[in-house]
Amino acid sequence: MKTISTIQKKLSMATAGVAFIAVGTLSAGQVGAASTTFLDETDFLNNVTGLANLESFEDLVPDNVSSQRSSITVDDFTLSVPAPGTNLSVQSIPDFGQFATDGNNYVRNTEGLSMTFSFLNPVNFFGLNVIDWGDFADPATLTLSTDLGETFNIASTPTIDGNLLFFGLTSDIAFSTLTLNQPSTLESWAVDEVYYGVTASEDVPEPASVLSLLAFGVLGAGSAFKQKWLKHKASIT
Ligand SMILES: [Ca+2]
Ligand SMILES: [Ca+2]
Ligand SMILES: [Ca+2]
Ligand SMILES: [Ca+2]
Repeated sequence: MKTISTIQKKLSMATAGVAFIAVGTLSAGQVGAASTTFLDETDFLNNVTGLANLESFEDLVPDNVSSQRSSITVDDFTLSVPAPGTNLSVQSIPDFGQFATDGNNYVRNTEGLSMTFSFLNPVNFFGLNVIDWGDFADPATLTLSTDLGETFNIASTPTIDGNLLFFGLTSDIAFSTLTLNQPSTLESWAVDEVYYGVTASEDVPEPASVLSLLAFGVLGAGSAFKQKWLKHKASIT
């Protein structure tokens, strides 16, 4: 079964490679993932075909004091700010227009330029709630960059105190690192409810059909051998 599915994967990768070359001839030099972005959580969750994991930071012990940590490690990713910053903190009390969108806990980034999500294993969909970004006075844009070299604009100032926005991304190529960037060292903002996962492949056959393929193959090979052997036996007697 493992071999069959590996072959299937290689075949589908080869097919994808052919498709990619065909696209490449249409627009030379355009190398990139096919990505779709979402500004609505329900839309995003309805469009991801794999199992969406949810990280809501509920297992962490709240600091409830700003700027306590340089990184926060949860089940499948680490959230960090550039060294030597300790701009992150786990909060459980709504404050400064920031609040949890799921459960009690959320992560605050105080006076932090960026925050990076580093996944243990690559994912190809990612979404999260960003809370209270952009209510500081200066003109600014919040962006999300991936290690595939893509950057997406999420929001621009001015926004209002306590604003909530969702941003989701699906991609045909998996990514491992995502960075939320914004230019203001004075901005205090928060994240919660991080969704991520791997899109279910439509090319991988159901276990039942793999088994029947295998059984058919073995039976087929067996009867061919038997016929050959009978012919051979007939020729020597
Ligand atoms: Ca939460
Ligand atoms: Ca929600
Ligand atoms: Ca605020
Ligand atoms: Ca803010």
